[in-house]
Amino acid sequence: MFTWPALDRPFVLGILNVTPDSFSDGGRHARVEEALAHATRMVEEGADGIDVGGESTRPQATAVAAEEEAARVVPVVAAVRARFPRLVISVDTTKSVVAARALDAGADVVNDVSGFRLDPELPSLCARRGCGVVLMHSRGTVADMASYAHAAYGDDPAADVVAELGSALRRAAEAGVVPERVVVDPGIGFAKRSEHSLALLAALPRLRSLGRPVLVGVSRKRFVGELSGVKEPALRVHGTTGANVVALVHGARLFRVHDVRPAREALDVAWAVLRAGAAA
Ligand code: HH2
Repeated sequence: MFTWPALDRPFVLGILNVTPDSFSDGGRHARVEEALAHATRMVEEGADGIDVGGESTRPQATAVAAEEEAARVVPVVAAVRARFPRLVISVDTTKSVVAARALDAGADVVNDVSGFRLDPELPSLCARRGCGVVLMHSRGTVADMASYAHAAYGDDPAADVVAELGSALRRAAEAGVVPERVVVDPGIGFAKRSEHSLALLAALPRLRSLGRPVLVGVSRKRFVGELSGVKEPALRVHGTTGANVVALVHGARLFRVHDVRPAREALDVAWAVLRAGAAA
């Protein structure tokens, strides 16, 4: 049974993508070795957890069959677990088949970017296994989420997101997932234009009405590129830091990032300042 660590400082979740384009093409074994080296680097830089994902959710990404996704993710989860017995490991998947095998291999948390919308078996699996759960807001399927950005958000996108995350929490509760195991995520960039992502970050305190800790994933995302003028995603680190720090001030406690060291340092300093203000 999993319990989230006390969120008495920002929780940094390092991103470990194991899609074919994220590592050199040296075969499965070489990819596992590379993924483990990357995970090790992120832990050394201060990650509290590692989020392993085998399916890209970028706009227009093609859906990956469960078998292929599991074949990418499971050996990496097992290798990271063997090296780091106590590290929080999450698996970024919408599929119960993949989640089950990743949990068997040592994952603690299921990070579902569909907020329990796409696979009806996933909530009961999570309830049975007692794993942690990230319920992220999105609309549509992994392949067509981007097109939903133009669909109906009213004047107040945050109200829609809070209502839809509320539905996700109800799906979890009905399946028997213990509320304390769940964190919620506004799904920055998912079925959202940049203006929606910005509005959501500004309105983040309202997500706290859901009563669960808030995780945000702003790392290298399109709105950061647009606002900073940095086209190359890997170079969007400073814009990412800015967004993470504001999210912290607005109540987020978990941060999914590619660049662990800058996030760790910035969030720890910002957190210390916030705490000093609270104590004054
Ligand atoms: N963003 C991506 C994937 N998974 N999970 C959560 N909980 N929150 C997020 O914001 C989130 C997520 C974005 O995925 P992708 O565009 O494939 O890129 P990367 O995984 O490199 O961030």
